[in-house]
Parts: sequence; structure tokens; C-alpha cells
Amino acid sequence: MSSADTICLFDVDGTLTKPRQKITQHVADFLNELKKKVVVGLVGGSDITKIAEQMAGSIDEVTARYMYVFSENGLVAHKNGSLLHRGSIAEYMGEEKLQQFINYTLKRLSEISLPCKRGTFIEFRSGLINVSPIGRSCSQAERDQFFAYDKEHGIRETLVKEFKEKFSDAGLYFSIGGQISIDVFPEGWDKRYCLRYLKEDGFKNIHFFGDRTSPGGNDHEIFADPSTVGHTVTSPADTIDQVTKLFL
Ligand code: M1P
Repeated sequence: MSSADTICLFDVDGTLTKPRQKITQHVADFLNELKKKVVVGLVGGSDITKIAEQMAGSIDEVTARYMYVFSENGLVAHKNGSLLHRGSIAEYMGEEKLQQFINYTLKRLSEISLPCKRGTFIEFRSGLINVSPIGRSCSQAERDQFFAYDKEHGIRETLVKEFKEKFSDAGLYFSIGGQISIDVFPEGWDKRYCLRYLKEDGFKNIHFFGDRTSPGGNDHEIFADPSTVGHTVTSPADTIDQVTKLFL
């Protein structure tokens, strides 16, 4: 196996960091060591601002530190610090369909009662729409509280079921990736989207590491894709263990 045609591609939340938390120095140092052996890339559902924050740097620093940084599942793609591609869900859906979805969602969210609600219920990104019943501006404690409440009451699961029924012909996919929100994007715009760049660049061994690899998880499609070697991890510490055994 040559190191030039091998890439280790990492999910961020739950794989390199705790959900929405900053990478520890230990994991960051580990990635720097790994870079000496193979190409390292990141793929997350979050936008580039959040990924950079979690990877402890500015957007410029983080996109230059790792050869590939795929945010929003690769709809926003950086290679060696330069922007390769930015896909647009607005262009793809068109304003009319987009507003139908946003208006329905705002109405539905207004009918839900929770232990607490904050702000930014819909975050419009380049390649996806992120819907959060509690609101993205909640604190860490409120986030943890919602996550536990949602496990018990299935708030997001119910919403996804409704979205699927209501927008069955819109070609949309609804993914419960993190703790407080649902990612909404066109079918096929999951993490497999980023593989096109790696195939173009001739990688023969694409190792993907993620924590949500079961069906329904936002790492499942790329994990199960025939062009990747998928690895399920349970935490950043487990990622280090598995990668060390394989490559270091
Ligand atoms: O883990 C990836 C997800 O991280 C965030 O989810 P949440 O805020 O719900 O924990 C979001 O950025 C989401 O888009 C992303 O998929």
C-alpha cells in the first residue's frame, strides 16, 4: 500500500472531537503524526466555520492543515487551503420549493413545546438546511438537556417522519446527524458527495472513520460505499487506537 494513494478520511463530531467540542491537543498531535504516513482529510455535516472552530483554528489554518476539508458533506470542498467547490441547495431546489419547506417547518416548530427553546431554528447553509427544534443558539447545558429529552420523546424522529410524508416528491433526505438538529439536503448529497474529488485525484485506498455508521446515521452511506474501507469508532480515543493499529 503506497502512502500517496491512501487517505484516512475522518468524520468530526464523535470521531475526532466530542459533539460540537474542540479537538484535544492529543488528537491534534496524533493527526499531525498520521499526516507523515498517509493523506488526511475531514468530512463533516457542519459548515466550515463550525468545523474550523472545532479543529482549533481559523478557516484558512484548518483548510491548509489537512489536505482535504469537506464541510456540509463536501458540498463545500477545500483542498490544500483552496476552495474547490461550493454547491447550492437554493439553486438546486428553487425558491418556491425552498420556501414551501421553510414555511412548513417554521409552522411545525411553532407547535412544539420543549423544556426550553432558544433561537436560530433554521440555519440556511450552502449545501443543506439545518433544522433545530430547540434552536442552535442554545447553551451546552441546554443542548445536552434537549438531546436527552429527544431520546425519550422522539421529537426529531417525529419531525423526520412528517417531512418524509409531506415532501415525499421533493427528492429530499432528512438526516439526524448531531444532538439538536436535522440536516435536510437533496438525495445523494450525503457524505458520499465528497468521494468524487478523491476518485478524481486517484486515491486507491479510502479509509473512512465515523461514529454514526449504522443505517439511519449520517456516516452510514459513505461507510457502506464500495469505494471506501469503512471503520466504526466509538470516540476520539477509539479512533486513535484503530488508526494506530492500521497505520502507525
Ligand atoms: O455531527 C454533525 C452534525 O453536527 C451538528 O449537529 P448538532 O448541532 O445537531 O449536534 C450540525 O452542524 C449538523 O449539521 C451536523 O450534521
